[in-house]
Amino acid sequence: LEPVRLADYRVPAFLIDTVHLDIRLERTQTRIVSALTLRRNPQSTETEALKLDGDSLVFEEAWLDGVSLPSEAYSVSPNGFSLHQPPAEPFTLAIETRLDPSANTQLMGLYRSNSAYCTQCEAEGFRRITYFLDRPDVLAVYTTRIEASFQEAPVLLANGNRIEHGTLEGGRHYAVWHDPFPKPSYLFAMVAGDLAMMADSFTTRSGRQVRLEIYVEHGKEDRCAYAMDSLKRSMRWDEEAFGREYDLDIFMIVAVSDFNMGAMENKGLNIFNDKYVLALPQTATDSDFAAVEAIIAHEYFHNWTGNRITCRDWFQLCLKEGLTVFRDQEFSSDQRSRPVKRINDVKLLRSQQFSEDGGPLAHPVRPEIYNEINNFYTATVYEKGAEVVRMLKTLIGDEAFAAGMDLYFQRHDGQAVTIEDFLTCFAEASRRDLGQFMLWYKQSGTPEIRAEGRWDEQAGTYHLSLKQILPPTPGQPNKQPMLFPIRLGLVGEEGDLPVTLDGKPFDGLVALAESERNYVFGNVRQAPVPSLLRGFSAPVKLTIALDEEALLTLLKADSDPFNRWQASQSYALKLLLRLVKNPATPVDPRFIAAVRGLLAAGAADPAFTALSLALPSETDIAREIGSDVDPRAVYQARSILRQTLARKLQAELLHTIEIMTVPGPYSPQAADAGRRSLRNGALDLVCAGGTSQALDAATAQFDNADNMTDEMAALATLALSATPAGERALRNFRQRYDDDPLVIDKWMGVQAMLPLEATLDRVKELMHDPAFSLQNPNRVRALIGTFCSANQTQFNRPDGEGYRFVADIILAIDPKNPQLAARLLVAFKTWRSLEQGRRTLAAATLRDIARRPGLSRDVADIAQRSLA
Ligand code: B3K
Ligand code: ZN
Repeated sequence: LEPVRLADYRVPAFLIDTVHLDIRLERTQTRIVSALTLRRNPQSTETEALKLDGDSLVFEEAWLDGVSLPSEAYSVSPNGFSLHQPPAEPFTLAIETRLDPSANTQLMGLYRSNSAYCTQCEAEGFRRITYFLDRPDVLAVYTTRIEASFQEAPVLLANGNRIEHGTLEGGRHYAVWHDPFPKPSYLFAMVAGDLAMMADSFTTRSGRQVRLEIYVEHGKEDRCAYAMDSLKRSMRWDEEAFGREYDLDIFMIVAVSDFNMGAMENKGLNIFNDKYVLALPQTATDSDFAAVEAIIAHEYFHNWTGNRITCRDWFQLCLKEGLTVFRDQEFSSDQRSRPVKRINDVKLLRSQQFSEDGGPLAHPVRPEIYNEINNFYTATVYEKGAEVVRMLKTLIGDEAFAAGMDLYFQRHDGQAVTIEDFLTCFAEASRRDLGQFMLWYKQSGTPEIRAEGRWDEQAGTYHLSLKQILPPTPGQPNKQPMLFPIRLGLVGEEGDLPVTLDGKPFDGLVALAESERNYVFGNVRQAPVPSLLRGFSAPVKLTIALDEEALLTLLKADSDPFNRWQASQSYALKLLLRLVKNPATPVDPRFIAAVRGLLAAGAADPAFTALSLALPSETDIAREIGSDVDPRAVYQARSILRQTLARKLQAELLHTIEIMTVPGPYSPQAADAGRRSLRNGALDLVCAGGTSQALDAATAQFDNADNMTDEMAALATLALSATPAGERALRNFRQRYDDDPLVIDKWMGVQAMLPLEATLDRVKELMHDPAFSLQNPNRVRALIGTFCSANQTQFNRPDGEGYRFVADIILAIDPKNPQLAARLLVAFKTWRSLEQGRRTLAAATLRDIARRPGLSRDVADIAQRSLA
């Protein structure tokens, strides 16, 4: 593998001002003529030939300023085109290529999904459509003419505004689209097909009318209302929260069923995995609705953070992704419950990003080297990237943060920029030196903050020492001290204590910049419990010795909801770690009493209570153990605690199920969703006790549910019970939704998750279900992806069969869709923390993959880094 390095960045030798694409669509023989106006980049000192990127292209002919080029004037291969002696003055280069959309199984470039043609160009897919300077710092104005059979593709879409259309001979027609905003090639898109459309409109705050269109397969029109509503709320929110207005006359979303990731923010023409557009109460769960809302918002917000201001190079990916995740998190917080959203985001960060950062695939938020850029669309770039923006806001304050954002939009509109450019805006707006803060982008690994406190009763002071520990990560053995915003408070039995720091009332925030620092708080008249890292103010692992009593105090009296939730989790984790060591450890009755208390008060904030009730996941426990993990022992410990809670609290849990019904018709709104989450959390827990009363409640819910959230929750609970009632529910569900692939995906996932010896065979069997296909990424992720990422005991079977099975599938998929295959392989990212037997088996499987000839760059890269 030939790595790409940030240090090697050079400005492009040529610039492209305009692109005219002429696309004549045919299923297997699509012809593309691209006419580029080019000139030398005045900022470049290079004088060499013009070299355009290509990937698997079939070349036909080239013209320079309208004259056909003789073959000695250029050299061409499927993977590149160079013009030996480019003119000194601006010139036009036109190139004709041919491609076969129906043979494109990588789902990169121009491909077919069901009956539609569509494109995916980020990161380097445009070069699979035509020869180009396929890099994000070359911004051009695009005009796209699409021609197709009217019958096959009555709908013809591309970026920007439609400026012309008409019919042609032979049943063909065409449309011309023009996008006035210069953009990099990765934001190009076109779609053609026989699609249904739902239209609406939005008036921007300056009074411009924007037409909104969502395209879906025929028959699914009724499923896009929530996506449309989310879009309008996103547009309004970006005006109010960030002062950003939409800039074209039309905004389009197309839902396709074959898509490698969630969605893509192409200018004016977002293309979505249909899973994140289609939602009806009968087919989508509350989490699905929340995901649709968040992803619609995310892609829309990219219009400013990503499209109007883009990345100079792919190392700067977090410039658009971290920032845009931060923005969509803020949007969802404003639309729903802020504390609940924060807890869910932190759960995701810990489960995905912390495990990545603690293993062989760890990399900085802004990497400095990569083999394959597709492998860097990671939790670190996205989720940790968002945390870094959040910390910046915490450190400099809301006002300076808003001023910095305004400056960023104003200064860099229309440019391709770097993290340094971004941070400079905030340094200027806050008049702060952000040099040390920059380390968050450069140093990988999850920092540890070690805290120790001591109350001096006589003096009425509390001494807090904070120490930072930065563990070594691949390529980074030693690190420099970083800057941490730490929100904290001191909590007494009745709540927060009004303490002082340096003689002034304490405002709740300290910035730790040193390896170690001591703080002395004053006016501490009673023994306090420190509540550190409130709101999870920095993406770190906090270690502090708090005993059970202290955790109970926080659970009850902390003013910070995040830390109240954290106290419930820390308490449970303590018990779980003991149970992992010794399954016979009796369960602390104070914990049971605390859960009883949570349930009793649950109605006040059901969603929050549901989160506090849920025990840390198997991966949370494994991460806490750190090394020599036995997934079986982890699972058992968790089961014991669940069974104990179910037995001791059966009456309270059944009562919660009863009172948490939701009156009236289904609404995806947070309040109703919160009640359902508590109800279903209680159902799940009480069924762990296995009593017939509990299972009957689940069966009744399964039979009577009028929405997918309740139905799915009951199905999952029943399936987990491994009883005839579970088998019956699985059979019924399969029949009910036979014609609905997205719902069958859920059914597949539920079974792939079962912590049973028989699961591997069941998964193999399900691959023969007519609804399954190795060709479709959603199907593969639902069955195989769930098995390897959400089934710790069965993927990590002690006989290594789980690894072998997943490896075989990865090798089968790789020649067709390397991105999908590489994503699955990431499931091995924590293999080094397993106990020796499994570790040996996982390593052998990884080595076997790495040795295979003809691997894609995507899979080879993950395999090699995982083993390094
Ligand atoms: N920018 C796209 C992700 C593209 C992934 C390419 N391998 C979606 C998003 O983050 O909004
Ligand atoms: Zn994004």
